[in-house]
Amino acid sequence: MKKKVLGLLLAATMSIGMLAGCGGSGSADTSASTDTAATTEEAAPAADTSSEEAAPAAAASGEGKTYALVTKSAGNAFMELLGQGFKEAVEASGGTAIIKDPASATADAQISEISSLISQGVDSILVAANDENALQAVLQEASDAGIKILTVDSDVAANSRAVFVNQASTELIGQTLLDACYDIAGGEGQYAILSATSQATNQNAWIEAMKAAAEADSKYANLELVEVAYGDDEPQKSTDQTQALLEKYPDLKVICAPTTVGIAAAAKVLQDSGSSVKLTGLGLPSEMVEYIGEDDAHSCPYMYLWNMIDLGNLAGYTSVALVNGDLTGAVGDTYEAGSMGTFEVVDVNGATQVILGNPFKFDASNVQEWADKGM
Ligand code: RAM
Repeated sequence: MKKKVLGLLLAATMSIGMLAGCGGSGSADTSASTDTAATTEEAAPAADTSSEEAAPAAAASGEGKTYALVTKSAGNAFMELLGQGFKEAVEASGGTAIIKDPASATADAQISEISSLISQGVDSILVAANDENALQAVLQEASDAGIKILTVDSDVAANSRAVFVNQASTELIGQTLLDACYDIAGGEGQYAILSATSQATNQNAWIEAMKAAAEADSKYANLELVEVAYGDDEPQKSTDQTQALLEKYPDLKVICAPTTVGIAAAAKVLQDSGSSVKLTGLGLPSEMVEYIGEDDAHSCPYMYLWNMIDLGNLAGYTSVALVNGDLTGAVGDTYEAGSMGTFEVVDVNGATQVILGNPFKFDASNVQEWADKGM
């Protein structure tokens, strides 16, 4: 793959661990808590300084332009970090960032935010989509008005946007989560998934990837997925759904929550009740630090995520490149993402993507450090 990550910072960000081998068939950082610990020390400063370093080079490219981000919903710390990284990159490029947080994680709530951005005449709209297809008409309207459209975190149908800024390969996230369930369950027994909304493009794609990986290898034959429950990225609903799973499946061994909102809610339920059911999934260190540990006192042995500030940065620089014409979204296009270096558009099953890196493992050895850095 490309030489995506720039020599300079290669060693410096958490994305290091993430970017190595990115975009493809490589394995996640599933084994390396030592690697993880080693990279983390240097990672935060890089994330913090990236926009400063990028500013001189990119300073004029976004001047006079307005770049919008529509998150999945308000009150989600993951989305707030994404917004922070996005704003940093846009401002380092001389542009103005507008961030809209819909009241709920629904397509309707996003449609009304996108409509108002069309009226404002922004230059680009970046969406973390709550639905793969339901935004199509409003995105077409935006596109007809000359606004560049791209997605981050959660995609729409490929014909509705120029490019998708993906945090990590969907297949690799699915494989990584399945392997975590397999490992934590001891290779056999029941597990359940606590997802976000039933329409969320990203969670649905990760769950499909988990199922496909399970089908593809007989080693998973004794691992049984009993249910996919939906907490809608609402803390209370996620709590209720966790409790329901515990009641319904007395033999449950593991819950996998591929959502930061769901995993935090489930972690509390399991730990407070002293349940023997264990948890893994995708979580923010700052929200999970008290629940992570290998012993009985902790509900989550380990989990994964990526550097949210880096994801926001990449999405911001991608927005700027799209608006100023450095990027069309075609496969093979390359462009500069500030101090993160050169990225390239790749084809994944017929849809264009830019991939940040690999999922990154958080366990007892590094979660506190990352929580302290505000991640
Ligand atoms: C939640 C959201 C987001 C997802 C993360 C892992 O914050 O559902 O879309 O990527 O979890």
